[in-house]
Amino acid sequence: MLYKTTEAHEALRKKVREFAETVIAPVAFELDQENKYPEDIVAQMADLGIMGIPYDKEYGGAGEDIISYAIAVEELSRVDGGIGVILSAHTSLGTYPIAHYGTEEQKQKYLTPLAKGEKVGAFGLTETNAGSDAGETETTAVLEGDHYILNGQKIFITNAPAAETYVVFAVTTPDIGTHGISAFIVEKDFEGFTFSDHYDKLGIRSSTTAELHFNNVKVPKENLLGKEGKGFNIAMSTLDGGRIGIAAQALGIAQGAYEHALAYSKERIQFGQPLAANQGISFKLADMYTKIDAARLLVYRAAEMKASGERYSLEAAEAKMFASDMALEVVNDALQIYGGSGYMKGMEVERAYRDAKITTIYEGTNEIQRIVIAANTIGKAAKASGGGGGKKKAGKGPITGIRKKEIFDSDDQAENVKNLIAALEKDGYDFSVGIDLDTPIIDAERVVSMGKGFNGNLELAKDLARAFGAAIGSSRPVAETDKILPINRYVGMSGQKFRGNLYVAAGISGAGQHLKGIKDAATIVAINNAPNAMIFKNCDYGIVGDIEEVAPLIIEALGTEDKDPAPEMVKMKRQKPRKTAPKDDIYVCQGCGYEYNPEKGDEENEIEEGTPFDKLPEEYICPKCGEEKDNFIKVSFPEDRTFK
Ligand code: COS
Repeated sequence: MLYKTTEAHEALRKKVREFAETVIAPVAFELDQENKYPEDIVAQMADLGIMGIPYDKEYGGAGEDIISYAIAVEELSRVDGGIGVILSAHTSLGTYPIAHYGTEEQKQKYLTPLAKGEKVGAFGLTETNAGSDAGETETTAVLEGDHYILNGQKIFITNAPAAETYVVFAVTTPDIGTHGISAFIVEKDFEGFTFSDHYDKLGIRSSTTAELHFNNVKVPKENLLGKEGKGFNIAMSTLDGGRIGIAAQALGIAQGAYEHALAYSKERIQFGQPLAANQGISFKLADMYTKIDAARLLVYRAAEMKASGERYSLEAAEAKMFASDMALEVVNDALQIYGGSGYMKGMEVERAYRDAKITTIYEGTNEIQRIVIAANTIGKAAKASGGGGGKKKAGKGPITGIRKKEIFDSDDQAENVKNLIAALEKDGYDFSVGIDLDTPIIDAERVVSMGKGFNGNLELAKDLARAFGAAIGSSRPVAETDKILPINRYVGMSGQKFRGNLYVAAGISGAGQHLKGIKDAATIVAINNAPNAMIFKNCDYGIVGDIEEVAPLIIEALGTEDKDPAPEMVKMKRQKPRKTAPKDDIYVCQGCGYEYNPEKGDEENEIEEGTPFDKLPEEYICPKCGEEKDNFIKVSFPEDRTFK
């Protein structure tokens, strides 16, 4: 049984430690405070030869083992947890799937620059509705000729937007669950591939994390990674390795915090002696040391098993869970030993305290690790299933609930604006009245929110809000990053919630957290130039177009002056999709005879009354036997037929 590293391992540790202490430590506080990805340091990591440690020399790697890679992540994280995860996400998530599943051509083209560190890699799996339940991926890839066309969004992607090469997971065959997911290599420069601003996080702030937006992105057929339908397995096996990286990151963060606390406990004199002479403190330090040592053994064991080609899912999950839980305990104790001084910004233990938390969450929460450990030791738990044995997709759908989704899409934008205004007026909106632009979002009956689509043109956004008689709001980046509007105008899950009637999302693509902040709106209007933007799946009315073209037309049509003060808000009823189904068509399930009546909808599947059969979600299954939508047949009945 392995319990000691080799001389080569320790030589590597020394090299990376020296780099971390001389290059990273002096700027770690600044990177943390400024939420800044250190491009220059990543370039120096490439020069140091640590961006492709476990990959073959033939493809630009260092040809070393997985323990060496874990040591590198550990040593970087000992000084800066953010830089530790840059290396981990690049190596285990962005590069591994290409090294392991790539064709020779893909390896030559993509693996070599990644392993040399000329390019940075990332991994696009997580989505709003597919976090722990990664099988619920909604991003689609449709084969058209020589290309797959990608549409959808990924969230919380480490190394985005800095990375140049992304392994992205998308559905190629809908409705068959995990077997319908495929993996693709996507280059940063592919047309239609864009990013959100990078998030403002609690910790690991020197690493960048952003959303990936795919709008009809053409991915060459030869960039399919592995076989079609094998994406989920690729994702899972990649995450096994990723978990060793995160375990090593947690280990390093804990090691750094422990060493700082140890040094401080020897320096700080209280009651006439160093803190360490106090048995309460020395016991704490002894526990910290032992826990770190135990975690290290688990991490290196999983790494050695991976390197020797054994199955290591269980051991990687154990290492990730134990090391990250341990890290949280150790950083807490380290800060406690520092007392009030540890609570101050700029103290390493304060940063470690914030950096450690994410390690229990990403690359599989520790609850997921326990599922993996239990499945490997106790046996797999039975899955919840629909009547026919298929997976029931309860509660899935747009974040803002069922919406009308009427998109005005004629070539004539003036015509679209006219139709939008007519539809809103028909719903009861009176645009001769208005509220103040700075009415608190929570009290506002109407809000027009400004997104990045305005390119910073605040006056145009304000005029659009005046035209609608609305208060002004914004997306998060407009307030937080660009600081164009105060932070209290930002609408979203972590910002202000909109509970009024009319919400106009202008130039906003509709990130999940934004949509969660507007789900109580009676009416949502979307104006955006990307037809596949999430906001259109979550709106009642929409216009696809450039906000700088559409907004002036609305302003002209509604005017900005002479609005009477709006009366007190009366909350309007949520809009319902129009009942367009003809009365006499019903659809019968061939599996069990269940009848879907569009007039009645389907309560069990949360399908509203009046939903035509062809508007049922792709994943709709028979509520009685689980048969898929394709196995329903249309039956016409006389006018006077009554239903049970
Ligand atoms: N390596 C390779 N394949 C694996 C695997 C692994 N470690 N684990 C599962 N699979 C395969 C299974 O063999 C199965 O394949 P077949 O259907 O071809 O037989 C398929 O994947 C589905 O497996 P399973 O039924 O166990 O999957 P579940 O949907 O039950 O999911 C968990 C299992 C919960 C463990 C999985 O969804 C998971 O790890 N979720 C967390 C995802 C995550 O870490 N997200 C964060 C990403 S941050 S970068």
